[in-house]
Amino acid sequence: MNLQLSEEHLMIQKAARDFAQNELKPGVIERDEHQKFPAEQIKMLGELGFMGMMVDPKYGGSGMDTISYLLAIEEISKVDASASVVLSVNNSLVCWGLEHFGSEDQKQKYLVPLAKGEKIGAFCLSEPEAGSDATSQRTTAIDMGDHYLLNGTKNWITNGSTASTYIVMAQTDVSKGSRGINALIIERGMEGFIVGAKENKLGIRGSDTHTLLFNDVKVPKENRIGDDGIGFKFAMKTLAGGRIGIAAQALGIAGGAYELALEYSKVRSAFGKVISQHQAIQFKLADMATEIEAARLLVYKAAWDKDNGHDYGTSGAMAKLYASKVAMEVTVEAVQVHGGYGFVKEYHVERLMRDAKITQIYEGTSEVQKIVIARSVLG
Ligand code: COS
Repeated sequence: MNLQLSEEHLMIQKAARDFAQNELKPGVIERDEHQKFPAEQIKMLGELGFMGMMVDPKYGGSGMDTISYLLAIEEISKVDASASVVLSVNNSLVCWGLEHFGSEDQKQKYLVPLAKGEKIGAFCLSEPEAGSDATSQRTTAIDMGDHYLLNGTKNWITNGSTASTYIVMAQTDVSKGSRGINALIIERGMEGFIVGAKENKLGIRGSDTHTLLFNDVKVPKENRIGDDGIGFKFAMKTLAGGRIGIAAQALGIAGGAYELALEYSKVRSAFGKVISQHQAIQFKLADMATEIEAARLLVYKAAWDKDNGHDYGTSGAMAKLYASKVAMEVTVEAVQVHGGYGFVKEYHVERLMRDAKITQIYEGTSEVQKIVIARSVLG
């Protein structure tokens, strides 16, 4: 495994970093305060090729590797995790799922505009009573011959009201359990599809999280992804890659808070010297730097597994479990280094601390990652 980033990786990293500093940072506090979706910035990121980074250029994507994608997510998350989750869901759940499991017609119709950033996608698995216990889908897709009749509710859906294309998991044959679940492509505007209430969240407040309601939505058979009954496996395989994206988001949130704490420690004085000269602060910075480096190696290892055709379910789960823990710890310490200033919005670290928490919850809680890892180590 080569730990050296290529020239191309460094260029992508710099492009994402510049974009985050120039386009995302200026309004990030206000968007967080007012729960405002970064619509303009997401459009620009689409035009720059960040919405379908790993998709084959023949389907409108940028044809890059997983490391490139993670570097972009990491840099954007240092500044605005509400923007990076839009990228993460679109790239690694919706585009990846369609490219690897969709039919040629589905790719032309749905993947191309998503990869070009002309449209936004959403991935709909969670339900009021099926979060971690994802096989217990209550949303039903009854086979009516030429179409499915979709009924049910999905919860906490990222890009809920901004998406145009939704991949919805639903139970077709309850007697078959997880093998009776299908993944269906739903378009915004289909009759009976209602975007419900927006969530008022602790963190990633600029991202647009909604309940979705499906009342007798007629979904054409050609909108089913893959063979009948593969919906749960589709969701699990897709989430395995998504989790690496969220691990990179956590890494970015931690890195952003650390960089702010480091800078602040060099300009703030107390007891007659800058606080970076106090060992209490030096030890915090040393711990933060070490934890971030360890998380980074786990994240890159998972990406390397994915890019080299190895199984990445376990390494991705390890990366997400560890990086999200580091994100929480580092952001809490970054607030502490800032003292009273850390507790107010203008210094950014309190937002990063609030944003960090979701990385331990979505795309599989830390407990779910431990289930995945334990199953792997126990065989
Ligand atoms: N890849 C392919 N198939 C997988 C898989 C994976 N990563 N994980 C599970 N499966 C398959 C299993 O092989 C099994 O198939 P068979 O019946 O053909 O053997 C089927 O899916 C059911 O799996 P399992 O019995 O392991 O399901 P469990 O109910 O025990 O659930 C966990 C397993 C908890 C790991 C799963 O439900 C999960 O990941 N939950 C969290 C979901 C999540 O991330 N939610 C967030 C939503 S997106 S914000």
